[in-house]
Amino acid sequence: MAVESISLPGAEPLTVNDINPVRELEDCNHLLGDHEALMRFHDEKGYILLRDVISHEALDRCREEMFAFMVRHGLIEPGATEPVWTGKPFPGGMEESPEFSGISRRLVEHPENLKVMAQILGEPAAMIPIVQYRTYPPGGSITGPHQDGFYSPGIKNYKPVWLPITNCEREVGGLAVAVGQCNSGYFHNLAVPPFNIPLGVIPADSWATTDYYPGDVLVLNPYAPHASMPNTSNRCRVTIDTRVQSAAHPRVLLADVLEAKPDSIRVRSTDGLERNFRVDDDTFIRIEHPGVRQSIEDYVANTEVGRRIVVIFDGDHAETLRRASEG
Ligand SMILES: O=C(O)CCC(=O)C(=O)O
Repeated sequence: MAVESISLPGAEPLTVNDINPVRELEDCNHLLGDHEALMRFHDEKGYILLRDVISHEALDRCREEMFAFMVRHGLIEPGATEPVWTGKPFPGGMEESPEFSGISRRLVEHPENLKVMAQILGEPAAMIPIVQYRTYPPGGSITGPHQDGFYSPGIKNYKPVWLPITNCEREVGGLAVAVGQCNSGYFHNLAVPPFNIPLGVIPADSWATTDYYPGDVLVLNPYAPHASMPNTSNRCRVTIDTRVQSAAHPRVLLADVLEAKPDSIRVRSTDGLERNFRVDDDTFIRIEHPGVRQSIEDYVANTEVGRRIVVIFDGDHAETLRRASEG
C-alpha cells in the first residue's frame, strides 16, 4: 500500500457536487463461481457488482416492511407500490432506527441470499448486526465521498454489501465509486478535521455509477472511495447497507454489556456466552453515536449494564465497540 493517509493543510474537501460519474460500473456475474477472479476484480477495481442475484421473495417482504415504516412517517401514501414521495419533509437520521430491526437479518439470512453471500466471501457467510436503512426522499440526505476502512478499523473476513430495495436509477441517487482508486491507501485528509477527502486527489474520470435494481448487490472494497449521488427524481431512495462475515471465523458479535471498565469489557453475546475483551487506546469506541469516537473515560461513565452493543474483536482485543443497529 503506497500511502496510509494524506495530510494536506488548507485543502478544500471533495463534495458530491464535484463528482460527475462519467463511467459505468461493470457487472461481475460472469465471475461468480471463480472466487479468485472475483477477488482480483474487487482488489483491482474496488467493487463487485452482481445483477439480479438476491431472492425476489425476500426482497418483496423487505420492501413491504420498509414501506410500512415510510407510510408511518408520511414519506409515501398507504398502499403505494412505488416509493413516490408525498412531499412531506423527513427529518432523517433514522438509518438505524429500531423500527427497522430484523428486516436486514431476514433478508440476508434467506437461504438463497446466504448462498450468494457465501459466493462473495468464498466461504459460508453470516450477517453482521450493523445496518443502515435508507429511505431518502428527493433532495434528502447525501452520503459524502469516503472510504469505509478509514472509519471501521479492525473488521477482517467481512464484506460490506449495498442492496437496492426498489428501483434506484441514477437520478434516484445510488452510489458512485472511484474505480481503481483502492490501492493508494486512505485519501482522507488527516490535516483537516473531520478528515474529509480533499479535492484534487482522486482522478475525476475514475468515478462510475449505474442504474441499480432490486436483486443487485454492490460490494465495496474498504479502500474504495465512494459517495451517493443526489436524488433528483420524484421517488424515495430505498436501500440497505450492511455487512456479511465469515460464519466460521466471526470477528463481530452482538452482545449485552455486563461490565465496562477502562481496560476491559465483559459482555454476554446473544448465544448466551460470557466474554471478556481488552480495551485500550487502540479500541475505537462509538457506543453513544455511530459516527462519534468516545474517550475511554466517557465510555466507562456512560455504558450501562444491559446496553446492547456490537463488539468487533481480534482475539481477546476489542477493536471497535459500537452501538448495535440491529437486534
Ligand atoms: O447508501 C449510502 O448513502 C451510503 C452507503 C455507503 O457509504 C456504504 O455502504 O458504505
